[in-house]
Amino acid sequence: MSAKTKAIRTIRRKRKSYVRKAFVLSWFVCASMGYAAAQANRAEVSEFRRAVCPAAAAETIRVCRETSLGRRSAWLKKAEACKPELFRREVVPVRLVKVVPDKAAFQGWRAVPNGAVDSALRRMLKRGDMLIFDFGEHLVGSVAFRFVGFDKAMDAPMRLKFTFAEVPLELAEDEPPSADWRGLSLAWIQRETFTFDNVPSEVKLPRRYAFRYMKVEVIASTPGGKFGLDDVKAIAETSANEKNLRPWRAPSPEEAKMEEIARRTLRDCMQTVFEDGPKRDRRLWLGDLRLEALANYETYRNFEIVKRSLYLLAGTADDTGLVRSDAYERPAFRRGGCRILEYAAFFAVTVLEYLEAGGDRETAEDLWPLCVAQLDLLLNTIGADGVFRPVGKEWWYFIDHCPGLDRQVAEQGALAFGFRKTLELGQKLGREGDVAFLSNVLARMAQGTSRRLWNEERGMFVCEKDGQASYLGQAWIVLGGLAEGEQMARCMKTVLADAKAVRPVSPYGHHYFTEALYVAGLPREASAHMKSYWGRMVDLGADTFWEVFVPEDERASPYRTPLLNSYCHAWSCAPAYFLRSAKYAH
Ligand code: RAM
Repeated sequence: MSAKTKAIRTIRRKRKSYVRKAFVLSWFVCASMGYAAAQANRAEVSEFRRAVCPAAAAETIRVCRETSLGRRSAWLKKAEACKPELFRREVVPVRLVKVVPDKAAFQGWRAVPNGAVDSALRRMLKRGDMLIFDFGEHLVGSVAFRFVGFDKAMDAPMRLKFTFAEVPLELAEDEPPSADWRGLSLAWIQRETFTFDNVPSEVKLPRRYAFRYMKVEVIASTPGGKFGLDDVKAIAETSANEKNLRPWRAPSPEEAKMEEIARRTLRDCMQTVFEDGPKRDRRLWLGDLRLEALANYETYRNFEIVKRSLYLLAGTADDTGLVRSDAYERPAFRRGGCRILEYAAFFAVTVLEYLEAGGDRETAEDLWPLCVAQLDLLLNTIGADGVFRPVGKEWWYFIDHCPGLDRQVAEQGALAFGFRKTLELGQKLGREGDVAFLSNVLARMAQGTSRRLWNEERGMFVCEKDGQASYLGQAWIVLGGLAEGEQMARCMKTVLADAKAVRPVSPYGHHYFTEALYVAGLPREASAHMKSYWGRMVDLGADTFWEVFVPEDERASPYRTPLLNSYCHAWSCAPAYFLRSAKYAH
């Protein structure tokens, strides 16, 4: 090695080491600044607590938490007792398809007809063969078929690969090399390889899938034998009972279509609890539950599933009394690991709406102490001036999957929304005395909002740190009742016209934006917004509404690959609610 090369290498090495040191140092500075800010916020919070939550109220909260902790196992028993029945039906594929690239199609892939199903059945299959069955609609359930033999018996097993797809992209693209998928397992991608020994035989695949398409590839077989497929069918399941579907007359074919897709989305997520997505995560999430329950009251009116979902969350509350954001049913009831701040605030909201929709006062009374217990934790994020500021890493401030969203304004509104509804629930149950102090909390929050977050010049509510304005910031302030009079319509209209404002990326976020437009007295804008957002998915051929949809970037994914997105996600069923509900006259 020449001296010159050596010198260059030493310089490079040194440079690398400086960069590394600078990185570590800046990380340390940022982390300590974040820590210091969180500590400062915590100190402010205690001041707020002292001011708004008198000793008697603090004692009520403590008693409610103790009561709740003691009721958890009884609540889980109640969850088990109201497990809804699943309705099953057989569905056969309607055609064979192939997937072709097409720039005009959703995510660049289109499924086009490729022959009649019959042409694939009772046909001899060999290594390398590939078939894609199209069941004509999105389904959740299992798959069964029969292996048939021919004149030459098999002398070896066959190995088949199955791919289940909600959208054509899942049939066309390979799995990404495993890396960091934000903690998500690539096993959510519905692909299986099975080895089969017997021909003829009846087969039922062991797992449940969410799909419209099923691809079958023959990976290995033998020239020393013949086999084929017959009687391919899906056994679809849901706890939505079509016989209970509320009649509804659509004002137009466009709305009829949108409502049908929304209702199918809901139907396929209605299992033994409300699942968020039957492909992924296949479990109960509190934020999703609220929106599913609202659409359910207008459609299938299955009250058992709401009750079970509420009791499952209640029974798996953690030892601090927090209702976790998610919960599992299988293999046994279990709490999930997520602590989304605003989801905890939505527990009381969901109980209130359940009471209003079905009149089950006994359940609402039973769960009331847990609604009160949430306040203890939620109030710990509000400063002395009545403004929410992040207090540390123990919470997940979600609001939506938007990258770059400063969540301050939206959290402020979402918390106020939860407090307001808790107060309302207390009034309905004759327990307003337990939470009377919330009026004071809300008054302070309204004052804090107008002093610290309202920007008169811009006509919007903006975050303190960076002046960021977002769709969901305005929406949540309106829904939380923190905007005064004309401010409501003004901020909503302004944000709609602001190209730089951060937009929601999921139908969940768009649901709340649409709702806020209605609340702000802008029904025409609300209806137009819903039609342009969900309508775009309809135009792109959605069978069910997707977990995430950014019209300008169809491959957008919070998980770094659209293969992990769920394409039947219950928090997207808004049109079934907005179009049918008497609250939103059309
Ligand atoms: C995702 C899922 C789920 C949602 C959470 C916050 O994992 O989409 O539906 O509630 O995020």
